[in-house]
Amino acid sequence: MNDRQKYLFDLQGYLLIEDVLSEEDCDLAIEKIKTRVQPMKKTPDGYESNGTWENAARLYEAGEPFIKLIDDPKITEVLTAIIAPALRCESSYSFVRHKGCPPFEMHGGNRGGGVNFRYDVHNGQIYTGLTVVSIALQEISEQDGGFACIPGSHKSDFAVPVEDRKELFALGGSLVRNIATPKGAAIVFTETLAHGAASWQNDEPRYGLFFKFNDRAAIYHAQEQRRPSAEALAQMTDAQKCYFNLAYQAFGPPENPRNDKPQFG
Ligand SMILES: O=C(O)CCC(=O)C(=O)O
Repeated sequence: MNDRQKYLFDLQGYLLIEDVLSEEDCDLAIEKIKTRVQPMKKTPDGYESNGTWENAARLYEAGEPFIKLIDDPKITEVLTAIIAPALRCESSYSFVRHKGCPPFEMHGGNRGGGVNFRYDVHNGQIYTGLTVVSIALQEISEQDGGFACIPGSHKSDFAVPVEDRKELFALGGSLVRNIATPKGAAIVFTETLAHGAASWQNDEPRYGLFFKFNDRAAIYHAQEQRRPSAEALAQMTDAQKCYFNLAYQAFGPPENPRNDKPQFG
């Protein structure tokens, strides 16, 4: 992670990394997502989706480019500098959102102190928890309604007051910015940041692709139902398989005391 990236991530709570995937990889990912989508009855906020939200899971089984995104060096050099030297990949999925879909309401927005939602800097070292890598598989403008956030909110020590939440966390409100993203870029953001997504406005659906990373010694999402299948693990290197190990840092079993050998697959 270079000094410019460190400055921008600390300032904003997110970082744009360009040219993570090629045009061809983006198009291939969209084709594979299209064959795997399932309709979602409700959005994560409980809105009726009315056919405007779909979800695609078990993407590793579809091979590349999903598998190489587990440990793409452009991403891991940032994540290992802000989370921990050894990482876990907690979940990965695509949300496909169609024009006029309900918003993904703003959430997060204060550092709170819990292991998954921390944000601190000591002696030039950033310490954050659960971190999202959102890959833009298509060109996204500010008007489209992609990723939105309140830059800098990851450093807030206070949660937004309940009575002010509607106004201050309003998508399209004065604090919230929509982030334009070039095709093939990644937005890396800490879950501690206040973030969400406005209603999608482009005729072409948004093929959002998300990976969530944590310290290999920490855990947020229940893992059993998210662990890659044997078919998916068979396509990974040993280093990639380690991203799906159980959460511990040391004193593991004799064959894997420091959690740096694959446990599954
Ligand atoms: O659609 C988006 O970019 C927002 C994603 C989001 O809010 C999340 O992953 O928690």
